[in-house]
Amino acid sequence: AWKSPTRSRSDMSTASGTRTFKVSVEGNIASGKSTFLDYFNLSPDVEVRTEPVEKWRNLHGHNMLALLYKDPTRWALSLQTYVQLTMLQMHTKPHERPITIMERSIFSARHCFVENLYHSGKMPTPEYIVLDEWYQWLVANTDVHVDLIVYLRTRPEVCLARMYERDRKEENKVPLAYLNGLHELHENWLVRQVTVKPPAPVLVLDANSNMSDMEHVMEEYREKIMGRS
Ligand code: DCP
Repeated sequence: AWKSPTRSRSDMSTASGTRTFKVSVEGNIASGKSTFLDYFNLSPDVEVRTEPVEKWRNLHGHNMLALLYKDPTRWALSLQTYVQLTMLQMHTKPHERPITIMERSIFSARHCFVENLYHSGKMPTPEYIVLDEWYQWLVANTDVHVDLIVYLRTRPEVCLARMYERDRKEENKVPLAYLNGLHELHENWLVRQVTVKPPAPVLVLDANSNMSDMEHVMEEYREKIMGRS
């Protein structure tokens, strides 16, 4: 389903005068973003920018992601402040190829992850406001635009199974309730569109199937995702 276009193709010029098409791939934890990005990474026209999770796991020797899951109330603000910085860096890095596909965005960090931490009582209101003030300023004063959002829509139970299967040590105690909360926020934002308006048209893909089925889906939508149809 295509939703609410906000930006025309003619807006896509960059400082260097060339055009680029920027896509963000959104979805719950372990929804299959990496597989999706691996597929497009094979195309010579596409630059893939993966989520800077390795930076979050090693900030001058500190594992911020592990701290978040160990004691969210204490560390949510620190991690999400750093996530916001690394997302900003990912958005604003000069593009190298005509199409840039990014894993998540500054938008989902704010509207899904920060929102989830706040609404589940893990982030006090003053901290939430500080992050939001930063977010609002960055969106208004820097170029973080995207031209298309691809939403990998996955049932939280499927994500939970994939998360346990991949066995990332920081995530071994993440409960289904946390994934449910993130799922509802993605749905409200990208499908129901009842919270904030998405910053670009949204392509919703069913990502519950196994990887070979996903390959067919990606093949089918390939041209659309690369901004060519
Ligand atoms: N995370 C967070 N806050 C954000 C973004 C991410 O706390 N604003 C956390 C959630 C995960 C970890 O960072 O524990 C990495 O995110 P994903 O699991 O979504 O990234 P993957 O690369 O593992 O995704 P996928 O399995 O879809 O490929």
